[in-house]
This record gives sequence, structure tokens and C-alpha cells, in this order.
Amino acid sequence: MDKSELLFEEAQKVMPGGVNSPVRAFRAVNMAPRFIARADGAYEYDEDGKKYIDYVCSWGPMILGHNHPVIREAVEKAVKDGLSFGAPTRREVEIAELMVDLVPNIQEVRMVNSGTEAVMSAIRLARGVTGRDKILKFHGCYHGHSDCLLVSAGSSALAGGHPSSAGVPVDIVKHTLTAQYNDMGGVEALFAEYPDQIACVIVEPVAANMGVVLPKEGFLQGLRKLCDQYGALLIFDEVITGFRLCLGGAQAYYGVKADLTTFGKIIGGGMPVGAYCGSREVMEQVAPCGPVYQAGTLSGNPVAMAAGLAQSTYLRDHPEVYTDSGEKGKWLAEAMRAAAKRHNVPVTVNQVESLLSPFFTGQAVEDLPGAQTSDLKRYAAYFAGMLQRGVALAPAQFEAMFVSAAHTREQLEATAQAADEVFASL
Ligand code: HOZ
Repeated sequence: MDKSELLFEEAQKVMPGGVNSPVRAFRAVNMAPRFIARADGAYEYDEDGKKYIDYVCSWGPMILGHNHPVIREAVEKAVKDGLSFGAPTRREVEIAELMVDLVPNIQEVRMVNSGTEAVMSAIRLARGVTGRDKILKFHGCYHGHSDCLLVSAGSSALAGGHPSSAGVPVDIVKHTLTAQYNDMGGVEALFAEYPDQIACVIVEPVAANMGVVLPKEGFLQGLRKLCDQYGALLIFDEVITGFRLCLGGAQAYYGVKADLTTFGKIIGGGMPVGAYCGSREVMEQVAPCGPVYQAGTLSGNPVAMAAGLAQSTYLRDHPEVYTDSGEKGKWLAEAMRAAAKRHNVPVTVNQVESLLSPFFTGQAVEDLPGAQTSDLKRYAAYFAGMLQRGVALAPAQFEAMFVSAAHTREQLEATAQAADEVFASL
């Protein structure tokens, strides 16, 4: 047994499934998880010192790679001043100003501690502003684990086979309507059925929790139009796409305005941070200005703000990060398609900028039913083969693959070579 396996045995005695978040238990790929001791650049190292090219990147925020000196130094400096005050700080103002500058359509920002919290709060705000109860989400989109959003949810809720959670009262989820991603007709039908009851439509502008699924031409624009027509708010959940597709996130990338935008870990450079943002008019409905309550001692935590501010400032000052990581994402997608073709393995690779995922299916993947045509056993075998060759991927089909600025051409080539060998063996 190696150290990860030994630790996993211990972990399972004291933690549910041995983990603090289900997908990390590697159940979807039928093996013991690697316990990560440290990470640097594009590499992570397990407890035995084995090195992997990492394409999980802490599920997105490590856009500059792990342990980037600029972020590390900012954190080290902040730690010296104290860990938490539960009081306003200068850095909160600075990061909010920066976000308002960089992200279209936001005038005010409320920091929280995770994407789940950001989305939960944005939904409350949308309901508070509109005085309506119903929300509309899409099958396979994941917006964290708050009650009303654990309906037909993606990510590990999907991989574990329980897209709706136990413990969520039916009375709460009766207000959650669902439509198929990319299906405007389905959304239109729901608005026609509940014309004055839908508070908001929430969407991952690029779905990245059923694997990566791109919005079809006109889909996001169509949502905008319908929200305007029926007086609902449009929420872009940019936990994955924010600061990744480009500095301004999906709103800038696709040229569609959201009323509320939610962010997660990427705003904290990997530290536990989330944020919900919107126009002054909407955001001033949040306490202490307005009647929508939300609070938190660790919101705007000074160390997390230092990390987030350092990363966002670096990204603003280095636009080449986006051209570079976007090109790498494209290169990798093409290399994977070519390798799959060489070995007659039906694979569909969806990719936008530095975000991608392969599905083990011969058909186009444009929604959850499409994603579910993927052969999950093949994904598990592919995952194991890649890991054995030193490439760490998401341990489940219904997640994304992230490329960072730290990934080098050599590492990409090694990844493509590993994929070629694994596809040959499938
Ligand atoms: N739901 C997250 C992935 N989409 C879980 C991440 C984690 O386990 O850290």
C-alpha cells in the first residue's frame, strides 16, 4: 500500500467517505484518491512524492498554476497583519473596485466564502427584488449545494447518481423549475406557464459540471430576452467561467448582460472566497441597505482578499495569460481528438479557451442527455491510465479539465502522448 492508500483507510474511519467533498473520493473511477502533499506550477505531488501534471487546478482557480510567487508573497504579507478581524479592510475595497472595473455590468460586490454561498445569496436577492418564488435552472448545471439548487444538479451530485439530495424538503424544491441546457423552447414553455412567478434564471454560461458543454449560438442571448420580457433576473454563475474565459468572464466573452453574477474560488486565487455582484439598484437591496439579509464573519477575510487581489491584479496586467492558456486549451483538445481518431475511440472533446473535457461518445454533447451518452467505464479506464502516466485529471466524467498559464509545451506534449497510449489500450 502506498501512503495515499494508507491515509485513505485512516480517513474513512473519521470522515464520511474519507473526504470533505464527494468527488475527491474517486468513487466514479473506482480507486483510492491521491493525497496531495504540495503543488507547484502545473505539477502536484502526492504523499509518496509522485509527481503529476495537474489539470484539476483546484477546480479552476489556479489559472496561473500552483504556488505562484505573486500570490504566495501577498498571502505571506497579509498573514503577518492578522488572520481575521470581522471588520472592513482596505483590501476589500480594492478588490471590489478592481472587479467593478474588469467585469461588465457590475457596480457593487458582496464578498462571501464560497460559490455555494454566493449563489444561495444571489437567489435570495433575486427573490427579494422580484417578490417571486420560482427559479429556473438547467439540467446538469451545478450551482453549489444549497437546498433549492440541488435539483437535477451536475458535478458529484450527478456522478454519485443522486442529482437531487436527501434532506431537501419537497416544499422548497417545488419552486425550482428545470429545463434542458441549450433548449430555448423548454425555457419559453416554462415562462409561458409561470409568466409572473419566475424570479430568476440561473445558468452556467458555459456548463462545466456535466463535463464542459458550450452554449449554442443565441442561447444566452435568448435567456436575456426572455428574462427581460417576463421581468425575471438573469444570473450568470461564473464560478468556473469568471476570470477564466477572459478577464470579464462570460458576459464579456459572449456579450450578454447578466443582472447578477456569482463568483467562487477564482476570486480568492484559490483561497475560500465567493462573491455576488450586480447593479447598484439590485445590490442595494442587500442588508444593511435593503431588506435581503446575508452576513458572515469570514466574508472579505483579509488573507483571502490579499490572495484574490494579487491574482486579479496580475491577470489584469498580463493579458497574455489568456491568449496563452486559450491556445494551450485548443492545442490539447485537438491533440486528444487526433489521438482518439488514430485509435478508433469515439471521443467528443468540448473546449472553450482553457476549459475542456473529453466525452467517451461519438455524438455531439450539447446538454445533459448528450453528456450521459458518455461511456463512464471508459472514462474511468482513461483516468486510471492517465494517472499512471503522471497526468491528474478530474476523477469523474462530469467535471472539467483546466489548463493554466503554468502548463508548458513539454507538459502538454507529455499529456497528449499519455492520451495516445491510453486510447490505444482502451
Ligand atoms: N463540486 C466541485 C467540483 N465541481 C467539488 C470540488 C472539490 O471537491 O473540491
